[in-house]
Amino acid sequence: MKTFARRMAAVIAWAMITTSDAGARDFAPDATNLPAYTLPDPLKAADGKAETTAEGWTKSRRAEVLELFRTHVFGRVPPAAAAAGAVKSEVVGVDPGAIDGTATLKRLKFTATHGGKSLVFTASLFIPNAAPKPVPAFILICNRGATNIDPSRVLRSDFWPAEEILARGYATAAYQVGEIDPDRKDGYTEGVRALFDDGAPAPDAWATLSAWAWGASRILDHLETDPAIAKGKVAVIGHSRGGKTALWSAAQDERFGLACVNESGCGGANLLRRRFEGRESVARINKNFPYWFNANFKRYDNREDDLPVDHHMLSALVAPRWVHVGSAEEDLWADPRGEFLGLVHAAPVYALLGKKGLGSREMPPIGVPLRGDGLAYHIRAGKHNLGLEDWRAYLDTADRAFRP
Ligand code: GTR
Repeated sequence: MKTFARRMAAVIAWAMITTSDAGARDFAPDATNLPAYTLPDPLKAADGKAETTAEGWTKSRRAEVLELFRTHVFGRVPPAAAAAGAVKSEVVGVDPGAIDGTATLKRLKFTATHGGKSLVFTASLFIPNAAPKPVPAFILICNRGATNIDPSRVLRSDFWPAEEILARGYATAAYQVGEIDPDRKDGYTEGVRALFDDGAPAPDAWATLSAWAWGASRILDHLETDPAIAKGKVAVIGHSRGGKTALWSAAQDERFGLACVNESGCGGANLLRRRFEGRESVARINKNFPYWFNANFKRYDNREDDLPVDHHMLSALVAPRWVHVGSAEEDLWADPRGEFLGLVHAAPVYALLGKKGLGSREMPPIGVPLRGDGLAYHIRAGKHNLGLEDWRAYLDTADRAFRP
């Protein structure tokens, strides 16, 4: 009873201050006159009833919010693509002495088959040799060139610092999003959506980010068959468009224990209703990347307030599992403060599920990660990128989440 009262007090305290951030300190110097906005309440169901129990959220409202994101933003995966057996995974190469004998490298091949056609995509998996098994793992959604995830390690990039991840006792897998669905306006026929769609895509059909998220789940399917990998202790990580995908992956697939959402901006962790001047708007993202989101999402160009969701609800879908959002000081296009506030406003769902959430409504200083219970945030100096400082912050959160 005491716990229930405490949770309710947290929810009520939050609800009273939720509706506008216009008066709050803004991160960017030019954002002084931000229009006020009102966020949808993640706990309020379509019939207007507010959820007051963890069970109510888990058994009913959560599914409702997930459906809203499928319908209005990311689209839904067709049943044939989600069906067991739609994808076959194979280990096509093993090197037990990779990276100077410190790791085992497994080359993975995935074959998706439908209607007599198939599509192949690949991933590389490193498992640390010395660490006691099973180990937790990170799946990197790679939206950059293949040289960033070179399994031979001749080319090394801080976008995927495999050596450091392994030294911390984690396994790590990486895949190239373009192998699943090309990151191009005219790439539809070459990707997995064309393979599984029957006829022209419906307005709520899966779009490219959903296809990439589907790929992360197929890789997780494989990791779950590997006895060296700890079940429930797999993080999904992505940067920018990959960050949007990482959050959507973890929102849908409850097997992910942590989402590391780097500089994801519009369509990721930030708040669409926050009309911060330097940001990417819904109209802009739909114009430049119409294939990332479904056709319904185009209805919200310059009409963000009409969306039945905002993206604090996307982070809330991961509760009580962990979400760590990362921003960069100079990455105003992604609206760092909007990314932070997305987590602040996800907190009532965490509170209902018995987690403290971020534990603060104040942005932490540059370079000092803020870790609460279930939610974490950092902002580092510099530009839009995923690098070592970000990875170290995410690894520390994974230690908290998976090795408390
Ligand atoms: C930008 C896009 C952003 C972000 C970024 C990236 O051009 O406007 O939404 O995703 O690309 O993926 O690096």
